[in-house]
Amino acid sequence: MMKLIMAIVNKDDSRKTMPALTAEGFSVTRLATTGGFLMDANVTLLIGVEEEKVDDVFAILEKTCKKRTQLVSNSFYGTSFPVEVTVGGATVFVLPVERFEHL
Ligand code: 2BA
Repeated sequence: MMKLIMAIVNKDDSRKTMPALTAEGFSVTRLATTGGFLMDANVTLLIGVEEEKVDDVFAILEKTCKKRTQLVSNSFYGTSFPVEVTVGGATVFVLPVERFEHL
């Protein structure tokens, strides 16, 4: 059964993640995305893999995507001073794939 891994990662980390994935034979598509909370650019990677390879992809993501802290001055928190939020390493969704074809 094939799975689609959607991984939202930091732009800088993606420069390590993508070559690490391709070096291991995984196909990957990079989408330029924006986080809804920080409104900062991030990257969403689409990786289609057989189910038994999902853990191998997770291992690469864990190795190449680092947690960061970022200061947010946001009225959302009801404060006038910046608040620190932790971002990443990677936010990962694993979806079932109904059909996969190269046409
Ligand atoms: P952003 O939406 O810009 O969120 C950046 C970081 O801000 C989040 O890090 C989290 O620590 C914090 N944050 C987000 N929404 C918040 C809220 N309503 N209240 C307080 N703090 C909040 P991560 O959780 O590591 O997420 C990194 C990026 O991954 C997000 O960027 C977003 O682009 C994506 N993401 C995270 N969870 C998602 C989800 N459930 N669905 C879709 N995308 C998600």
